[in-house]
Amino acid sequence: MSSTTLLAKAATEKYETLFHRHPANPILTEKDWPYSINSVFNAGATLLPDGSTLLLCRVEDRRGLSHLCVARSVNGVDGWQIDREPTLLPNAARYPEELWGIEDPRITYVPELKKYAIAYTSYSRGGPGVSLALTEDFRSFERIGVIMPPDDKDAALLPRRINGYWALIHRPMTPLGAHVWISYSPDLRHWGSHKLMLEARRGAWWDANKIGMSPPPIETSRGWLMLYHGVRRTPSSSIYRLGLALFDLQQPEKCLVRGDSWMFAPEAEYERHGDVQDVVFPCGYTIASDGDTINLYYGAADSSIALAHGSIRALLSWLDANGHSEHSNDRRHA
Ligand code: BMA
Repeated sequence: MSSTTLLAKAATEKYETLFHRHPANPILTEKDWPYSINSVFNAGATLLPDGSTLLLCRVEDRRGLSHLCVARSVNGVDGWQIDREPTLLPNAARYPEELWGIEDPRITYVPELKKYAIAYTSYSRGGPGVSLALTEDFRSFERIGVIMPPDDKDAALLPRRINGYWALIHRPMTPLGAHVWISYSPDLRHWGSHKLMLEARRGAWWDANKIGMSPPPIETSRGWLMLYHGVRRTPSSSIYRLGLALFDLQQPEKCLVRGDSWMFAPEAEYERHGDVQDVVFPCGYTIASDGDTINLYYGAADSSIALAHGSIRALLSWLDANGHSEHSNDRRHA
């Protein structure tokens, strides 16, 4: 779409609502926890074989350090059964990279391994890095250790090999900006073939300078659909908002289309105010049995967990109407 058409469109139409907040929000807060915590937010999510929902929540204690704790629910909204104790604690004695806690897990079910892969941030003395663990039951965990050294985070494994190699999306920080990269591995331990996947824009854009993948990408017939966060720095704080991009199924580093505007942003009181104001930060979703409805679980203001519903079909048509190819003239002139 040309810039002129876009401007004309923006002038005549109201922004479409793609994600609808659940009226029970926030669905999980520190008050729900069976032990003393400061806050709970940024949860990975998956459906279990019995159809129930599992959230792997980031829980922060009053030292400021995070660990992970499982909450299970039959309907994914309420009646959460929360582990009585932390499910996965940092273990700095064996894994020094976990010295200052473990954060922001993204869960991918990997049919070939019949295991869930959890990519999480391990906060080491050298900064945040990406660690990987495997589990079959969310009770015992096989830690693979650091797979991307600091400063790197916002990672998820793709559910299957691409051309014979495992693929990991992640967000290294560089002096030139924080962009989304993809790397490949024959064995989940040794990573290479690093490729830039999505670049932060520059200047006044909502997603200038710092972006990161939010939940693991959603596999659709048209490509990998990625919800990503853009961080807008303002004189008083930062605003975490969400945008959309679609990537080639066989060559995921190839961006097919990227939305121009953000499509979900902090608006509700529990998103605007909390330990960190103006943050919506999803790390997981489940897909309903209709194959289209997305239940998006997101951290709100680094203080609670909230839920919003969207539709894969609606996201794709929004991208058609509000996005452009990364290689089009629009992009080069942006
Ligand atoms: C990011 C991550 C998230 C956090 C967000 C807002 O850099 O560390 O865990 O929710 O900042 O504080």
